[in-house]
Amino acid sequence: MNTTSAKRLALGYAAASAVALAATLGSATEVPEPVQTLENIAASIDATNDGVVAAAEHRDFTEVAFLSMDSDESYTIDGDEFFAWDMGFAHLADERGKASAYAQAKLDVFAVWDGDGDGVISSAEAREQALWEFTNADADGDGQVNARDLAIGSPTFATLLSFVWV
Ligand SMILES: [Ca+2]
Ligand SMILES: [Ca+2]
Ligand SMILES: [Ca+2]
Repeated sequence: MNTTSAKRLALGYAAASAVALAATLGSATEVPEPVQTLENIAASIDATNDGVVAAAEHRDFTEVAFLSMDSDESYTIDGDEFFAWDMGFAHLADERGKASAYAQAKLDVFAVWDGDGDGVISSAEAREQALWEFTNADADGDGQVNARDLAIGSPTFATLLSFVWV
């Protein structure tokens, strides 16, 4: 196992709570806010509005997110740029008194995306990690994922969600 694989697997600690969250997706009568946030994210990735996220949509979303994070236009994402970016989970972590745990989770996520550990996420690292996250989320291999798949199978979503889901 290489270092990158080891780091990727390290994010698996979030899986249990992500599964608990995912179990409510699409079944809860009253949609909890973290679930709604995740569903909103999936809907924003779903450019064709057909209710599923295809590999190309996931890749394009990652590219747009990368460019929007890269405020100094260096084509790399440093720690400050990464921490300034939020998908809507930060205030949920705050509300639940988990701000510091959430900050640690973001550090863990950054370390995974920075595959070579040089302190910045390159565009190649972002593409590679995004592809891996999609492939892992697409458990049945049909080339499409939904919010539930992302909550369970995307290490980044699973990790960030684990600190806003109580
Ligand atoms: Ca779609
Ligand atoms: Ca940058
Ligand atoms: Ca790097």
